[in-house]
This record gives sequence, structure tokens and C-alpha cells, in this order.
Amino acid sequence: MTTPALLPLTGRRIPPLNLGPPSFSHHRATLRLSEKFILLLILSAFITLCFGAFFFLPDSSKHKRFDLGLEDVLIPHVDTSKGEKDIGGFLIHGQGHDEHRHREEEERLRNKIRADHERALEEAKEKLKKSRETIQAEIETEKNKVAQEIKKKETKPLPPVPLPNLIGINGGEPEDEDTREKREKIKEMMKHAWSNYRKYGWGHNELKPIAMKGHSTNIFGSSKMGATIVDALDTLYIMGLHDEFKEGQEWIDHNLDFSVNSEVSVFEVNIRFIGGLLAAYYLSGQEVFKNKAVQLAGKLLPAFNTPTGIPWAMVNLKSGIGRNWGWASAGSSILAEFGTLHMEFVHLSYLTGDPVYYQKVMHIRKLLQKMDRPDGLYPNYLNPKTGRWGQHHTSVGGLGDSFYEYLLKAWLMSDKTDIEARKMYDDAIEAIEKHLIRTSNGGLTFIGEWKNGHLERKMGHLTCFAGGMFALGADGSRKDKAGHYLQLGAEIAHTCHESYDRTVLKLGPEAFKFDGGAEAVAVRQNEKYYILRPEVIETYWYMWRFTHDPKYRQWGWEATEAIEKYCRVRGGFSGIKDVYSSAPAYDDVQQSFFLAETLKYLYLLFSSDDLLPLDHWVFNTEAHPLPVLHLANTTLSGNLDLQ
Ligand code: DMJ
Repeated sequence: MTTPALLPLTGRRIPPLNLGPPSFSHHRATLRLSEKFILLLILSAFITLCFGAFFFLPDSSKHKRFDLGLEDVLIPHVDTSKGEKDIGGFLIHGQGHDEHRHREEEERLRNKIRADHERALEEAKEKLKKSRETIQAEIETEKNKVAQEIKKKETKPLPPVPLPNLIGINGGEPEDEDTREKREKIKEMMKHAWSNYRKYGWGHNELKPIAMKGHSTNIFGSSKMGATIVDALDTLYIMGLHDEFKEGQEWIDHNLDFSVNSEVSVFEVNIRFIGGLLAAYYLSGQEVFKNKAVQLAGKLLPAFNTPTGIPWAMVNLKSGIGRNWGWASAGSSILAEFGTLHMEFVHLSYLTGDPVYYQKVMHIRKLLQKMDRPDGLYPNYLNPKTGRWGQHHTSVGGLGDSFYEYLLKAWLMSDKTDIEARKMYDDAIEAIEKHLIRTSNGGLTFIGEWKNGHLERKMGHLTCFAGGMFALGADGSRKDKAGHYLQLGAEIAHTCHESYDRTVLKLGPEAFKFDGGAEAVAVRQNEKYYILRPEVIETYWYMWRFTHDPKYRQWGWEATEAIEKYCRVRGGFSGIKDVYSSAPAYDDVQQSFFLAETLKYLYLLFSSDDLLPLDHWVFNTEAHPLPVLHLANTTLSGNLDLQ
């Protein structure tokens, strides 16, 4: 991946931040609303006037109608025995005192019309006299009423489904005292991160721990969606922080609203919000999380309305209009984004009985299966209009990473029945090993980036998750290569540990090279930052689970101490700009994934294996655990009529 100009959050290059304060556009929108409201009032007065005039036309108008030749047509139907000619209730002629009565009647009607007009105008004037605030308040009340109506409709209970076997959601108390203390320390760090977010950033997406205020980036759109709350919930739960969990639940219940005019990243919202809500639902059994996940998923579906069914990167939650990142090759969607929906979408179909989610992700899979792959590799870019690949760049780090992860996890999550996904994973990994994985001069195994047939000898922090993925995929690999993949996982873990160990702060840089004498060190200044990312610790944890080699706990503890020493500030935890500097500057962001992933993986590393055992739980790419679906008797395709 080319180095981004701005700090990327998840390895996807981030377009420039929207610097306008969110309140500005909101203010403009409400001004326009109030102006519209006034215009509406004047218009309604005018319509009342015309309406009255139409029904109570004065004489001259009526005569005009007859002048148009209607009289001849009407006369045969007139009852001439009466002193007046009455057609359909309308007076048209009269003689003598009848004429006088007729004029009186006309006069009365004219007065009535005049009075009606005056009253309508008075009412309009009254409205205009109201202050802007009053009018805005009235508009708000109306809007709230409509929102309440929508909410009522959206919170219809979902059909009950049998919950999967939920094993090991509590406890995990380690046997020895030393490990227990370490685990307690990590829990304390979580409390520090949460309580400061609670104090200074509540409801905002993230926290600025130095400025002590809320923070957001464009991946979450312009609304306060409480990303940290949703992302942190399951970590709070497994750590036994139930009061904090309840606070989060209440905020979600009362404030998390998806009917907002806000353009969000489909991928980020899926992995953090839908993944986070589903995990919170499975762990706690609280229906509110399931309902919110389903509501939100409904808002993402319009992103799939493209000529190919490959979703846009971003979607406006209100209008449903989608588009792609401006920086992506030739208007492409990103492999790691549209390829990282499968786990959550299968669970959505499972929980709702609605096949639509499953169909969307299976459609993506089928399309990818049909396409030619240069050198057997999946390029990072795919155009959703033409269905053609963009630049032939392949990465196991940013832009590609979690696509491979989700192929493996789709298989695991299906109780190893989705063999199509396993095959795609095996094919992809074989091509990656052939073209992207090398050993450096110093003997370190690394995964480079493939760019148009050329290997860039650079590895990203994001790529370090692959150590855990290789270990997780070892069992069930082709030709019984389990030992080989476990070994590969261990080698990647070692290389990534070296990338931490070769810095001043013992925290890893964003990207590091194996070129021109460099060995696992960042060369460019803008690759030296650490933003509280989890991938290296994630790999330590998987390696620990599969090998119980104590070095993984040791490495995890080194990282914990370094985070505590260099990233902890009074208002939470901050990323740092240069891991090679002894006096580093802070980036002043407490990322939501620090609570969702980094602290969770650390906690699990110092817990016993019976907490969230890997044969019952599969972690999504944001570390949200989802249960394995044992669908042997209730296959999705059977029950939901899925193809
Ligand atoms: C997380 O949001 C997810 O793990 C994603 O897949 C990529 N990495 C970031 C954190 O670094």
C-alpha cells in the first residue's frame, strides 16, 4: 500500500477530513427549513383564497360561463316552474324581488370570501410574528413526531430464532497470580480509556485524550454515532465491566439513530457497528442490539445498487446514495471493504430469516470466483460499474487484508461446511506465498506488496494480523500442511515483534522495510507512527492459543507496558507520531479499535482458553466474537431459500 498522506485508520487511505463543523450544515439545513415553512404558510393563504374564489364565483364569472355557450346545453334541464332557475344548486337568473334576494345572497357570499381571506392573512401574519426559534421548535416537534413514527415501525420485534450454543462468555480467570495481575492491569487500562471517553467524548465517535473532547473522522460520517460505545461493548462485557456495559446499552437504546443525513463507510460501519452490535447481542442476549444491527444493515443495503452488485465504499444513510473514495484506482471499490461483509451478513440472515443479506455477499463471492486473477492474485481494486479490476496491486495489508481473513472465517463460522470459502482461501494463500512472502537478508520472513508484477519489500503493521490468520487456518489446510502454516504464523509473529523491538519506544511503526540494509524498520518519516493498532497483539494471542509458547505472553506484556508508558495520558490513551523518538508527540486520538481490539486481545492473551474458545467463536476483523453457526439441520439455503 502506498503511504497515505493522512493517518489511515484501518489501512484504507483516508480522503481529506471534512473540516466544516457538523453543526454548520445542520444550521443551514434548519434555516432552509424555516424559510420553507414561511413560504408554505403564504402559499396556503393564497390557495385558500383561490379555493374560495373558485366555489363562490361572482356573477360576471358565471355569465361568462354561459357566454361560452353553456346556456344552451343547460336550459333543457332547468325547472322553469320556479321563479328562479337553479342548476345544481347554483342561482343563475332571477326577476323582481327574487333578483333582490339574489343580490343579497351574492353580497353575503362576497363578504364571506373577504372575511375568509382576511382571517387566512391574519393567521399567516401571526405565524410570521413568531420568532425564528419558535418556528424552529415547531419544525423540530414535527420532525420528532415523524421520527417517532418511523422508530415505532422499525422496532417491530424480529422473529425468534434458536440461539447458537453460547459457550465461554464469562470468566477465563488465569491460574497463576502473575498472569491474574497482568490481566487486572489490562482491565484497569480499559476502565481508563472508557471513563475518559465517557467524561469527555460521550456520544461522539472517538475521543481526543489530550484536548479532552470528542473526535470523529469521515468514515463515520458527520453524525455523532457513538462508535467507541458500540465498538467497546463486548470488551466491557467479557471483562465483567457490567455497569459500563449498561451505560453503553442505554445510550444505544435512546440515542443511536441511523435516520441521519450522513455518508459513512460501508465497511467500517459493518465491522465496527454491525459486528459490535451482533457480538453484544450474542453475549448479553439484549434484543436492542439485534434490532439496531438489523436497522443499520437496512441502511447499508442501497450501497449494493450498482451495475455489478459490488457495493460502493460509502453510502448516505438517509438518501441511500453511494459512491467510492476519490483516491481509489479508476473509481474502484476496495477488495478489503466489499470483501469484509460476509460474517456479519450471514448472521443477519440467520437472525432475521431474511435471505437478502446472505444473497448480497454470496453474489460478491460468485462474481469474484468467475474473474481471472493475474498471477492467481486478487487485485485490491474492482470497478463496481464495469466489473473490471483496477490497478494490479495485491496486499495482505491495507486494501486487501480482511478479504482473505473473511474467506477463512466464513468456513470456520459455518462449522467448516462452507468448503467453497475454504477453497478460495487456500488458492489465494498459495498465490500469496508464491509471490509475496520472502525471507530478508537477515532471515526475517515478511509479506511484501505486489505492484504490477513487482514486489515492494515493505510490510505494514496491518499485515501483521496474517500471522494469526495462518495459524488459525493451519487446521484443515491442503495436503496436511498444518505444521507449515503454524510455522509461517510463528515467523510472521517474530518479524512483527522485531518491528516493535527495533524501535526506541518498543511499539511498532505503521510500515517497515526489508530493503537497502533496512530490516523491519520504518524508513520514511510518515511511516513511523503508532496509532494504538491491534494486529501484532492479535497475532500473539492466536499464536498463544495454538502453541502456549510463553514468549507470546512475554511479547504481549512488553507491548502493554510500552502502551501504558508512552500512550497513556490523563484523558485516555493517544497514538504517537514517531516510535523512534524518545520524546514523541501525541496524535491526540483514542481510536475506537483500541477498546474493541487491542485491549480485548491483550485481555484474552492473559486469560485461560475457556474464555471465548475458538471452536465456538469466530472473531470478526474488529475482534467482535460471533458464534459458530451449526447449521447442519437448519441450513441457511434450506430454511431461507438461499442460492
Ligand atoms: C481495524 O479497524 C480492523 O482490524 C480492520 O480490519 C483493519 N485494522 C483496523 C485497526 O488497525
